[in-house]
Amino acid sequence: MNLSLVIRLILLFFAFGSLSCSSNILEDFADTDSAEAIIADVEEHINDQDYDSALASFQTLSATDQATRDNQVLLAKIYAGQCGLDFLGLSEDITGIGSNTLLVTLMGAFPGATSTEVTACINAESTILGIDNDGSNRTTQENLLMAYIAWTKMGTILSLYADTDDDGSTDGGFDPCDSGDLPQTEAQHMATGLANMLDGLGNIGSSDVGGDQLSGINALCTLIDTVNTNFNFCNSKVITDVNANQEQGIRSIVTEARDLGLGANGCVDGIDSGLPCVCP
Ligand SMILES: [Ca+2]
Repeated sequence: MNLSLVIRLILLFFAFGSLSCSSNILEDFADTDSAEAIIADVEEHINDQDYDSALASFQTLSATDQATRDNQVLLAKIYAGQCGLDFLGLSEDITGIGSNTLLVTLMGAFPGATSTEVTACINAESTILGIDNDGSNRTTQENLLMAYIAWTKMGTILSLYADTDDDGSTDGGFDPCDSGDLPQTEAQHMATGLANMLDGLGNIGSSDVGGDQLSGINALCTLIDTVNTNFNFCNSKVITDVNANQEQGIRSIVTEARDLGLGANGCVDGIDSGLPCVCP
């Protein structure tokens, strides 16, 4: 990802909402209980990175107002913030990926991640899916947000389970094939994270925005088909769609070392090299 691309991503992101500097924004509204006043309050909390207060304020909206498309995007941003998504920081991490794989980079981007943060990412992702589960029916901003949420979800999961000492390297004993090391639900969420990242980046209306990551994972989805087409999870956007074969596929992708994964369990090559890079 080159610098101009990152700048474009940043500009897109800040087009999401206002960057208010008012310290007492409710005074701008005659009726402080109005939806407009509440939204302004929510956005102020988001700007302050106080996502718990943003969520509490959001939940004072009527059910009807909470359900509007714009406000569901706002809700997804709140959950993403609770999960630890820092758009600028993550953009820098992905820009500086160097010779690391994407999953190693994402794992190292969220040291000390907690299960609470993972849950917030899952909520953020499901909120965008609730707007529309098909990226081609979503806006560019919604899809860009989805891609960043998916990256954050995968990073927090890997940090929580595969890098417990927070040194940015995969823990020596971590075996992605073992459901004791990477629980089934989290493995499924790794699969849906990749699928939703693909769907998001693939539908943001510009061939070169996120193009490096998009083309790399598309190539990997093609490679999975050559290894075992039943492994292919790349269209499974919710965990109930991730069957046992696809779970084996994502566990293998997390294991492999060459294209995307952590290089765990003694694997130093791609999934086309067989054991130990393909989970049994
Ligand atoms: Ca470690």
